[in-house]
Amino acid sequence: MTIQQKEISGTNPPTVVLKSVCRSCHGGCGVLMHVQDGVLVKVEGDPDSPLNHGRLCPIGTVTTDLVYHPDRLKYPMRRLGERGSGRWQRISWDAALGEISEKLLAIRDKFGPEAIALGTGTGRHHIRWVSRFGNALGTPNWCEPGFAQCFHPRVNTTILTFGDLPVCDYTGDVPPKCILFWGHNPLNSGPDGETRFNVREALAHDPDIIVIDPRETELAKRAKLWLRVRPGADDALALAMLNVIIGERLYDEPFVRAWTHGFEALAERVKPHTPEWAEPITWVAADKIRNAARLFAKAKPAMMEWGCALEHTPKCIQTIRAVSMLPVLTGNIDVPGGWVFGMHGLGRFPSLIENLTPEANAKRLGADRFKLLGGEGADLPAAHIPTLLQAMREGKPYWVKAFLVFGNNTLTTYANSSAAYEALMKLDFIVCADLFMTPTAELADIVLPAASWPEINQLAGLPTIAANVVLANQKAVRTHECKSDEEIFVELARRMKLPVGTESVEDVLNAQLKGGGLGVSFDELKQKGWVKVPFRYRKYENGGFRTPTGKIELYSTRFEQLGYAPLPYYEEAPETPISAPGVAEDYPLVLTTGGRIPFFFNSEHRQIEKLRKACRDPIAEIHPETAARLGIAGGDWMWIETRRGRMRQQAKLTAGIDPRVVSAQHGWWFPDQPGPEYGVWQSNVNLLTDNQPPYDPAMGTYQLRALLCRVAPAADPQKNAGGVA
Ligand SMILES: Nc1nc2c(c(=O)[nH]1)N[C@H]1C(S)=C(S)[C@@H](COP(=O)(O)OP(=O)(O)OC[C@H]3O[C@@H](n4cnc5c(=O)[nH]c(N)nc54)[C@H](O)[C@@H]3O)O[C@H]1N2
Ligand SMILES: Nc1nc2c(c(=O)[nH]1)N[C@H]1C(S)=C(S)[C@@H](COP(=O)(O)OP(=O)(O)OC[C@H]3O[C@@H](n4cnc5c(=O)[nH]c(N)nc54)[C@H](O)[C@@H]3O)O[C@H]1N2
Ligand code: SF4
Ligand SMILES: [Mo]
Repeated sequence: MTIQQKEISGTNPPTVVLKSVCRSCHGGCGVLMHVQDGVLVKVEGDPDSPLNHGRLCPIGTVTTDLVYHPDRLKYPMRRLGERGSGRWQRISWDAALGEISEKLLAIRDKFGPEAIALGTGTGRHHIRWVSRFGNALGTPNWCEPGFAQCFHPRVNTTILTFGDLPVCDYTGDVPPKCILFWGHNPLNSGPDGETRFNVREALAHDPDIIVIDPRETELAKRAKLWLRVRPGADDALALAMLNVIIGERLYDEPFVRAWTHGFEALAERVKPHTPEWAEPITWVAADKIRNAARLFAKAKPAMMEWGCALEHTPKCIQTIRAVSMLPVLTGNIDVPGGWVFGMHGLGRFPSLIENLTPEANAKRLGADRFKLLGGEGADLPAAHIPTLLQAMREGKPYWVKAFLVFGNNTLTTYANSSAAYEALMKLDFIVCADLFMTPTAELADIVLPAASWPEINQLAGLPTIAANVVLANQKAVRTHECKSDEEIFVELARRMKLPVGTESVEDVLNAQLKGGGLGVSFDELKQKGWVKVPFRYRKYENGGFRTPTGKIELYSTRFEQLGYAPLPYYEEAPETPISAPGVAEDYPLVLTTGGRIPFFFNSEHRQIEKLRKACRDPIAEIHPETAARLGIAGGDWMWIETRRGRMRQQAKLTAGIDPRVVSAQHGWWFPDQPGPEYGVWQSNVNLLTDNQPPYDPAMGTYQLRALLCRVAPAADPQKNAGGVA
């Protein structure tokens, strides 16, 4: 039965149930929102949704706590006093928009539109609206900490070499016989738009599981093979697995012959990369590498779930290239239960990129060097964050004077938080739109109260990019004076009298739906909740792959043309025991960061007591032997220190991690501690990460994982705030 927008009779006041889609993570769980008298009283999973079949994760479950949290930003505010004074004055929307418009126009006149940068966060409902507003304003400088570091390296690489982004086939009729989880823990994180529930359903069919992860996750415990890789050594591991598949002729010969380009060159490239070669680099036994390659190659169909762990070192693109070839060589492309291309049910978003002149485009910071991030190799070109911070700090290659942050807590999620802070402090003008006051918003001149997902109208196409299911995110309620980010952009564009970007939000949504050819308007989609696009497999048989050779390019002609290596290769990350043995003498442990937990989304949700109950304090995993040697017991606070800085988290002892590795959580600040800092310098893992070169040559990726660190006992920060160990 489909519950549509309807009234439940007998409740007083009457309850209206609206279909929508949860947007608290990249996933798109279908939801039913119960509204009584203008109040969102309950949000439950939609039993009909193909993405979650009625279930919600811990974050989705507390949606009403989020919407009605007393700490929500309620109205626009102007800062009083110095940047970071922590003193704020309520102002009207009219005053806020007027002031922002005036300041931006003045900066644009004096320094050029490129002096205004825009920032946002990962995969939010309004992400494309941020670049759209930038394009309308004439600035190419918008950025997102996930662009060079997360998902888009996979998107841009596969678009160039496969013609499209492959995703796992969960909504078809054939379950996979094998799933390879590589640097990805989707039971906690939810893959990019396929939900964790789809993964669980596939696991219920008992496929062979291979996990490549430095930590013993729930999946690793269930796996037939768990390869406890050294953080950052994934490229060596992938090359060795390719060596086995090619050397033992385990590949799908007809598919490889008919549909790939450059097989001979790849075979030649991987020849020296035997499992024995890889063993000392990866810390995985040669036999285990061989067995993993054999298992993956022989099971049909097989799929690969890959994650951002592959994208958190400066050798990200070539690692992705190597890893992406496993499902190709084994013939698991666009087949039921394999790695499939999407139906793209959501039309092209009107990005207004045509409003940017070629000269303006050429000014995008970092685009000249990192063409897969900001230039012609990018699907959605974005600015390079370290280059942008340099422009804010030093005016090189030109000054960036204003930063409009729509949904990012810069001080917690950019690498090297101290460098990010220093750059923000140099700016003339900062605007921050967020759901809550954050340590970053405290640095703004004006803060704007953004509406949360149950308060907005928007479209979602899931999985992300593939858009096999198109869903309406519909507005159920509105709190205080909040506005959606989309509405703010439209109002600002009108206020600033920009030539484009002034249509209403609904007009844009309808135009996008029209482009997708589903034959529904936004109002109709709200009634239905979602539409599943009829699926076809082996789409390449009709016209080939959308690459220059019409084949999947193992040897990439596009990479070659752009000046990047056409074949994957091994390269050590800049700060590892192998590449920097001198540093390792002082910092002997390998640090990885950011492994997701189900209770928080990046730096969010620390205000929500039901979630904090499940994870009160920041936790870092360490091996019991290492901890004992350092005099650290389970639950103790410990300093974790790199060449950039130190911070403290609580020790969780686990034998499931290599004694040479430490894994720390990311995103920590403490809304319960006093502002304006809210403890952001206490347990913030990005005090340890690096935003300095080298960067990935094609994507500009910096270093969030596979760093060298040392660990020492620390005092409880609550008992000894700001003190030393
Ligand atoms: N609940 C929740 N969901 C989220 C998020 C969240 O914060 N909370 N964040 C969202 C975002 S922005 C993203 S990008 C995705 C990320 O989701 P995932 O891609 O699943 O990323 P992580 O959980 O950070 O890391 C995945 C696994 O990689 C392992 N790992 C660490 N270093 C390495 C390494 O060098 N090599 C290999 N092979 N493995 C390594 C970690 O131990 C971890 O188990 O999740 C999204 N969903
Ligand atoms: N060390 C380390 N650093 C990492 C990672 C890691 O694994 N390790 N992961 C990286 C990755 S993969 C990513 S994608 C980034 C994520 O970085 P971001 O996605 O930028 O995440 P946050 O910094 O948490 O910023 C999100 C902010 O948006 C606000 N917000 C939520 N919804 C809305 C909305 O609808 N409108 C507005 N205006 N605001 C909203 C939240 O309250 C929060 O303050 O972090 C990266 N940083
Ligand atoms: S998995 Fe994501 S979309 Fe689903 S309920 Fe949780 S936060 Fe919402
Ligand atoms: Mo991400």
